[in-house]
Amino acid sequence: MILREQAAPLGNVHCCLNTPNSSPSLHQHSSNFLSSTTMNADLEHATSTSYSPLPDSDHNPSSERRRPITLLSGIFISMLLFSSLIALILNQHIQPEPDDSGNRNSSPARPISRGVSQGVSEKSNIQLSSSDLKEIYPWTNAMLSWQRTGFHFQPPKNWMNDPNGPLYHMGWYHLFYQYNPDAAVWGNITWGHAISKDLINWYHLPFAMIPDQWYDINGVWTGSATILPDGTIIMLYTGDTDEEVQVQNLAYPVNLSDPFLLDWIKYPGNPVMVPPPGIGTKDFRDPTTAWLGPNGKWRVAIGSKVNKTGITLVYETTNFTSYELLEEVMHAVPGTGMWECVDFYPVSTTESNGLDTSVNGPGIKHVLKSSLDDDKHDYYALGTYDPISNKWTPDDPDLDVGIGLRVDYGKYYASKTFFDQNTQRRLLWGWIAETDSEAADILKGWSSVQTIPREVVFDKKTGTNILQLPIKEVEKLRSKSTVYRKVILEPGSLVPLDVGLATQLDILATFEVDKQSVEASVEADVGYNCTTSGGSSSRGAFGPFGLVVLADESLTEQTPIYFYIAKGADGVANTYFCADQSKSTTAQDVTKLIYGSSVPVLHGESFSMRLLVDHSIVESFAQGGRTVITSRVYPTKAIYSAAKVFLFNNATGVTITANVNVWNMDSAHIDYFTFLNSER
Ligand code: DQQ
Repeated sequence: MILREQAAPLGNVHCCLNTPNSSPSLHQHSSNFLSSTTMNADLEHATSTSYSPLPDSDHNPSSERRRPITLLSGIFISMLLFSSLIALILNQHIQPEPDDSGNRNSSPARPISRGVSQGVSEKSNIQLSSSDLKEIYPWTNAMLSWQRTGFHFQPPKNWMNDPNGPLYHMGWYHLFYQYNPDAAVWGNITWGHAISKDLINWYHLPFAMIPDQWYDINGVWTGSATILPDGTIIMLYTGDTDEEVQVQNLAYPVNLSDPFLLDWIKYPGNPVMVPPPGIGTKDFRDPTTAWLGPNGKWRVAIGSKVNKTGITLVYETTNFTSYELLEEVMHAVPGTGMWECVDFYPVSTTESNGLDTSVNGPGIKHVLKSSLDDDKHDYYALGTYDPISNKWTPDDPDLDVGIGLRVDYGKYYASKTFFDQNTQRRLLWGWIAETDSEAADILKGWSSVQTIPREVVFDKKTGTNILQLPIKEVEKLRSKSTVYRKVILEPGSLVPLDVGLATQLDILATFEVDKQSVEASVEADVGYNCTTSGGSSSRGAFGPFGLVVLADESLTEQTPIYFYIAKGADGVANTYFCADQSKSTTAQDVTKLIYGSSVPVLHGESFSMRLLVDHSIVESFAQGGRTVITSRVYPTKAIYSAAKVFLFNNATGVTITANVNVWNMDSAHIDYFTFLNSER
């Protein structure tokens, strides 16, 4: 059946200037500050902030009747009772659910694998070992409630993973996402749906698709949207069949003139693609947005593998209902394993606008991105796409997909771009999973966040990477601004930044380093690696220096985001951008890795970083988005008004001058769409 027959036709900056004259005794703490000692738990800070109890909180205020008392003492006693109630709720330790035998004191669960046996990448945090989980941290309601973000997209409750089929239609941005309607763990995957005018404030809509057909009964998995020149919207997605075979299915909106795209039809002839000979039934998923080939046929790439080689199969179609597999793969990289969520798009090397997926020609490179099932990271490479041979060739074979650059060096996976025809931008979404325990996710009732959408452009200065920056719309949430100019950071110094409530922030910081002292130094620092070189407390001549966020006053808990300049034996200095989670929480049942990678800092550039801090998530962008790191952090003390920000320089051999703008961020409006009928 031809789709055409079914789809409807459519044709003041202020304050806090910390000058070099600022008192060093006030601002310079011990150079060992990054291994500071203790601080008492001060959750009383939490009482000053708003807080909503968790959905399943079993705490109920007493409804007992009391004897009549005088009005004044009545008011006094009620206030006393009310404040004790608040204190009780805030400090309420969460009890484990009783096990089958009714025993609440159950021993900590071993990490449970989810997804792998069904044929997708691991969906639970199995990086936590049984010994990490030996002691389950006594999380309180206040701590868990604080972790929910203020301006990142998340559904009201339950599990979410990959972003799916983002698109712009009739004045609205649409985001679909992998969602479990029943629990805070992966399973029963359904397409959640939300819409927005600005990609920041969202309305939740009814599910777009649920697993209700034999060809997707085990999950409506990841897919992408293609908008045809006549406005028709094509949605291709992976279905996990009743026999757990991965197939590709077609869906489309019932009514294209509905701006909300509320109703979706699954094509009755589904599936439209099944695993071809030689491809495993569980190795065939996540169709890309289609692009138009020179022969007038649409092409769709699908990730797969042959033995340990990750590959992109390409199918051609004219009607999106019948497909022909091209004989040769578009690209393959040995040793990279199964490729999930392949993304393929052009970037302009001369202009700063984004490009529609079918655009090709002079002044264009193509990005090929794959999410590696084996290591759960998103890798990309820049290259050239020859539409005649349907081959993509990396610019640098040493930086091929899966062995070179990563989209994000933190907790980040299954990303997907779309071309926003409204603003001519290429926008990127990514899934940020949790790094705490599944038991804690179940207690808080939700799991995972989506990144703030990022604009992607080619880095014309380096010519070797993309740049990713949070979309400018996020700046609408900026409220109070605090500016610090020319803060001198002597070796070993730590400077508190008094920015008020420091749990929702947008921070822009630049650091000037005396380049001459770096050049003059003969000290070599070979083999630096963010993850294995000791993190923010390991001191070198020229680093680390940067910002510490989500820290409590005494730095018992802290998340430093920093640069480290390492001079090789050849005298060449390389800069690294890292995020150290190792002291981000005193809780043990959390993965606390140190993330990061090298970042090009070109002649004449200062070292610059932009951070979006939003409760348990920090998105960090170095050098205008050349290297990006997303962190999940779960402090127990550095929460609510106890969360602080510091500048630091832990280098031994160089003084740094910092300039910082900090904005407190309002929360986004993310709500159910209640006026559906009036707007339709
Ligand atoms: N998530 C989906 C799959 C995809 C994986 C299932 C990546 O389609 O390969 O939820 O996270």
